[in-house]
Amino acid sequence: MLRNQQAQTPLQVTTATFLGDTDSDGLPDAWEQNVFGNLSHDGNTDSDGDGLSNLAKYIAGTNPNSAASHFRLDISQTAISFTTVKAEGAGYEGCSRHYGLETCPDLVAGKWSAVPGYEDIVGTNQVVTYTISTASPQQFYRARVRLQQP
Ligand SMILES: [Ca+2]
Ligand SMILES: [Ca+2]
Repeated sequence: MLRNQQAQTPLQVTTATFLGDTDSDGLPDAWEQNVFGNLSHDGNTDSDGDGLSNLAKYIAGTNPNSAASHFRLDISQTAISFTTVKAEGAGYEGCSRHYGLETCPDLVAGKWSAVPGYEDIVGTNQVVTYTISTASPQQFYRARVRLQQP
């Protein structure tokens, strides 16, 4: 059941405690001030109404004020690619952002496994491309994004 839920939810977010979170809302104050200009938005709120919480946007490094700004995979018949976002700027001091690509042959069974060589990619604003073997059977893909704190 958990695996099935994970398959339905492309971006996994767990609550975390951040340094410099004086209002204890699950978001670093420096990031809140930078993106919102105040501390009135908390981590669980979806300020732009795109289905992703502000915490998810903080982790992914995307704009919590824009529903058009979100982490995504570009998938074609022959390749999967995505653009990483380096962890830098207000609220990211000492942090690094890590990406992992996972694959699954059957969403019902939900047995996800890491794509070899794509388990832990540090985001430096690069484009990551995985070439799909034409010989492989049908597969599903997803990516994970996590923020490594100092
Ligand atoms: Ca805060
Ligand atoms: Ca949102």
